[in-house]
Amino acid sequence: MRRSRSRTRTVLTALATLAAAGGLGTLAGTTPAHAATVVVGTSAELTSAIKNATAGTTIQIRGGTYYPTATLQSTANGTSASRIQLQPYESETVKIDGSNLPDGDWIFKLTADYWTVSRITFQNSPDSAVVCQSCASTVWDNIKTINGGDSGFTLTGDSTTNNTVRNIDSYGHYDRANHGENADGIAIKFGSGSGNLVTGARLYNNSDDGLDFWSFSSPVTIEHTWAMGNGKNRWSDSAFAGDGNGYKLGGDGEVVAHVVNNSAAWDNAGNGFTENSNKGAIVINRTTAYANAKWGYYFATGAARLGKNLAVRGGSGLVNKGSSVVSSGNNWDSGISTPAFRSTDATSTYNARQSNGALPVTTFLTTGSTTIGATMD
Ligand SMILES: [Ca+2]
Ligand SMILES: [Ca+2]
Repeated sequence: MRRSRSRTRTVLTALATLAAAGGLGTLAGTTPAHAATVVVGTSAELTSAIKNATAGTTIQIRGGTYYPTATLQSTANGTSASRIQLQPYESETVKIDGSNLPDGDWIFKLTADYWTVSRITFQNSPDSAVVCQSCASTVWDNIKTINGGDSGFTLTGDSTTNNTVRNIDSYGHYDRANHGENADGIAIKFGSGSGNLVTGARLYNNSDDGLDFWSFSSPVTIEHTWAMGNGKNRWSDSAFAGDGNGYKLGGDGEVVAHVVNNSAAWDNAGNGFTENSNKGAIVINRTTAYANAKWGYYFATGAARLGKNLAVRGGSGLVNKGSSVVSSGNNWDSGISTPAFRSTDATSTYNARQSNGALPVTTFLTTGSTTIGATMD
């Protein structure tokens, strides 16, 4: 076990004030049975705290880099009133590094409901970094998944409902064994369940797609998200097989009306936005596709609703839309002009996030238009 912090801490357990608060205890059924805050400072303590968490547990991790030797995991549910929380101690910086995991292992796996995971970096996983299987009502707030051996963040399985992924950075993922065919920034694949939201994501430089909804049969909503630089062979792989779509919105025969609002895709090796054979009424509004190697928008076979989108410099073209697509107010529609970008220098899009976790301020691909394209915030 390696750690940047030298001192060892024992697990500190304290009953949360909520449990002791006068009055609450008199309300039958509302007192959390195990409300507690656990502060951890070693990988062993972290592993144990996650394994033993119950509704109402808050796990606070001291600053440093942790190298677990087995997947951190839990099947314990929180409740709406007593969530299970995993977060750094105060404002400290916490990285969980998969370098000491066996080949094929994930860093963190939940099969659980009502967890909130905040401000933690999951890096160098041998396989997927974070996987939430059949999770409900989880919140992922300002986490980072970086440089793993498969997709960075995954929601999968049936009964995947009402999960929120807010302000994630997911980049640098590459599945070497498959020559980059599978590693996406966010994968919401092989499952079902309503109410799932991705907002404020940056998904970039992954070997396969920025975001992939392969074989997920319920609508997912995406907003305020950027996908860029995916699908490029950054690993000198002579048999490289990454696809490089910014937003891959279907696959495997599912017909599902995903929703994408106010998001952007640029400099991807594939299409900016694609139905990927999903014939559902996918809704895409106020998005921008810029300088993707294939189509800005590829919706050749389905019934997408494309409104007020802005496409510039698609390698194959701006839009490929079939006869069932409803297209209105986009810059490829007749009578709609193409506003000028204030900037095409993407440097600032990689800056640190704002203090509230939002995407960095940029003029890149902004136009000032109130009627077309992403606002880039
Ligand atoms: Ca692929
Ligand atoms: Ca993919």
